[in-house]
Order: sequence, then C-alpha cells, then structure tokens
Amino acid sequence: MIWNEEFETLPREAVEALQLKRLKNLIERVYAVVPYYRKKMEEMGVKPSDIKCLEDIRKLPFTTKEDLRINYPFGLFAVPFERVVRIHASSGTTGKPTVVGYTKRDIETWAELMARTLTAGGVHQGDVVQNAYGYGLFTGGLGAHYGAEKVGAAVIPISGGNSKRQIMLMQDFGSTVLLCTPSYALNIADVMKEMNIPESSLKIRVGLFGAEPWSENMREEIEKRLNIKAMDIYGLSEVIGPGVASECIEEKRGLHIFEDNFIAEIINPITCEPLPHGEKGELVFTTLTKEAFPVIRYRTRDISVIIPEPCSCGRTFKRMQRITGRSDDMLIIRGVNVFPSQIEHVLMSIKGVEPHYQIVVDREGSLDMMEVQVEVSEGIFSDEVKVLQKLNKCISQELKDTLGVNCKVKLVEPKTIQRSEGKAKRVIDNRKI
Ligand code: DLL
Repeated sequence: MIWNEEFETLPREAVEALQLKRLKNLIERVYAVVPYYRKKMEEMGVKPSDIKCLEDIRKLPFTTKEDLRINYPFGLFAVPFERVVRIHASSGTTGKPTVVGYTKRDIETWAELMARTLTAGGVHQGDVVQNAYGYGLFTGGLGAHYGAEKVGAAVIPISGGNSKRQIMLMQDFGSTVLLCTPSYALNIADVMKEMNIPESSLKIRVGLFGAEPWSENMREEIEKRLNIKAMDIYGLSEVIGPGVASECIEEKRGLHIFEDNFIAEIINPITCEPLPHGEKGELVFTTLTKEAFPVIRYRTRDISVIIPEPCSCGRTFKRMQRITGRSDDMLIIRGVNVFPSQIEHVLMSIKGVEPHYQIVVDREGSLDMMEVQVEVSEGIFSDEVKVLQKLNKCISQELKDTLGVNCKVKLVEPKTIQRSEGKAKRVIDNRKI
C-alpha cells in the first residue's frame, strides 16, 4: 500500500522538476528572511538567481550543528515567531540543545510523511499502534503519533520505559504495531522472556524502529524474538524528525527518501566533495517544504549510500542504505578508524552472545585501550570457565580480524549492561582528548 500515490510514484523527471521549483523558492525565501543564511551565501558569492538547476545546490553553503548552536535558540527560524506552533529539541554535544520549530503547515507535512512511513511499513486503519517512542522534546513520540492518527490507526501514547506495563498493555489492548528504538524492542523481548510471556500471546505484527544505529543482525534477532517484521525508519530533528526516509515492507531493502520534501546528497565528510550515487559518505539534506525551520545542505554526520535504482514497490523515490555509522562516532584507536557498528556486526554473528554490549575506551599512558563488554547468555555464563575462555578468545579474534586493532573483551553476566528505554549508549570514551 502507498499512502500518497500521487507524489510517491511521480515519474523521476517530475520529482526533479518539483525539487527544483521548491529549491528556488526556498533559497529566495531564506535569503530574504534569515540574515545568517544570507550572510553565508554572500560570503560564498552566491545569490538566489544562481540556482538554475538541481546541481547548483552545490554552490550553496553547508549548515552544521555549530551553525545551529551559534543561532541558539531561534536565530534560524524563517517565519515570524507568532506562526510557530510547536518547538522540539534534541540533545546537543555541548550542553545546549538543538532547537527546531514548526508552523501549522509543518505539523501537517510531518503527519503526512509519517503516514507515508507507517503505510510503507504495512500499518493501516484498524491497527492498534503502541507508540513507545519518547513523548516530549524528542521528535519520536509526537512525530509518530500524528502520523498514526492520520492513517486512522488507534494510537496508544505510552512513551518509552516501564517494560512490564508495555507488555501488559500490548496483551490487554491487542496492540498490532510497536514503535520504539531497536534497543528498546530487545529490552521488551528480554523482559517478556523473564516473565515467561510467549510472543504468541501478543498480536504485534510489525515494528517500526529507528532513532539509533542498528544492524541487519539486530533486525533478525528482533524479528525472531518478537515474531514480527522489523522495519527501519530514519529521520533527525533538524530535518523534521522521523519521516525523512523509511523502508517499504515489499522490499525491506533501503529506505525511500521523501524526495518531494527533501533533497539528499552524499559527500566525502573530510573534503566535503559531493560523491556520486552508490558511493558511501555523509548524508546531507536540504528541506524543500518546511516553513519555520528550513535547513540548507544540513550535514547529518550519518554515513550511508544512495541507491538510485527503482524499487519493486512502485515508489519512485530513491533509497538510502541503512545508516552504517556516524562520521563523528568514529573512534580512532591507536590510529585505526573503528565504528561501533562494525563491533555490533561481529558480536551479533557469534552464538551465545546477547545483543547487549558497551564499548569502553581509555588511555593508558599514551596508548588507547578499547574494551568491549559483552553480555553472554544465561546458559553460557553458568558453563565452565574453559567455555567462557574459548568464547572470549573467539570474540577477540573476530574483532581483531574485522577492525584491524587489538581490543580487550570482557564477558559480563546477563542483565548487567544498562538497558535503554530510548537511544542506547554504546560508547564510553574516558580519554581526555
Ligand atoms: O532520532 C528522529 C527519529 C525518531 C527517527 C524516531 C526515527 C524514529 P534525533 O534525536 O535528532 O532524531 O536523532 C537523529 O539519530 O542523525 C541518526 O544518527 C540517528 N538515527 C535516526 N534514525 C536512525 C536509523 C531522531 N534508522 C539521529 N538508523 C540521526 C540509524 C538513526 N540511525
């Protein structure tokens, strides 16, 4: 099922014509009303009239989290404040949050995009949607909520946390759809196991998971343990929230980018050079329809690949591969670039290892030391020391082969690594660098 046939199946030329028209309007508007963008464009010697074709987007300056910080809280808003009806924020790296605003029309656009997302995941009227994304300043809860109502599903606005209550309501209300972070979905599966509740006592059919990196192996684990289909959905507050790109249930391979609303580019994160489709790099988004808080060439730091080939589901929008890491999440361990996603990939392919782990980085003298703490299954933990040693050695070797750097592996008892109710914290970097 496609929520908005008219737009989601537009022929490519029409998509691009619409993008160009909207891009021109956007640039004219921000140049006129946002002094900061105007100044940046002037510094680069570019005027709105220089945007004549889609490739001309490359003439425009990038926007980064630092630009948002400088303009904290409302400096980049592009409408008079009276037109703002909602404010969200996400935690920044430097203490002050990143603030985003929405007009009435922005809220409608967002609901439309989330309706498309949910429909692409197979959600429809008659479904009971348990929305365990956090409600509040985080965009996950309310963003998904409006979309679910728009498709006509019954929404349970439970927010994240309190897994026992989540399970009780899933059983009592007959929830058919679960919305939360992938790590929280596993947390719920763990609590169900502890309480001896079989997944067959639930009606959940599908889950739409996002807001944090996860792997194909983790998808398999969630699908198996909850007996559902697990879909990947992507978005970020600066661009709109959830509803930027999402998988279709037909293919489950790559996330369709809602290109009538956003232009996606991939750049080399070091040189900032645009990369051709099919090459891996940092995702950059320009919003085409947002009124209150448009962004121009926003650098997400998320690493992905754009897939231009058409999809069998009928949607004509290009897809992006699932996020494989963040350019600023990359750890440099003794000079070697290490992504937490590589570690997750290794761990999830080893039997006896639970999908709960944490990476702790320290500096001893001038040497970086990385320890990977991994939970093992109940059965393995009560086994002989020899079995544990063997498993430890196997994980260390696999990690070394994949990462090209030695790391310490510490097997920990089941349930010792802190569980997340929202985004999981995978890396603790104790180095003062
Ligand atoms: O996490 C919006 C969202 C809510 C997306 C619910 C999906 C579901 P922020 O808090 O601003 O917004 O965080 C955005 O989270 O730049 C990525 O690094 C990461 N992220 C979001 N979705 C995915 C995903 C929301 N599907 C940041 N896979 C982004 C990997 C994701 N990372």
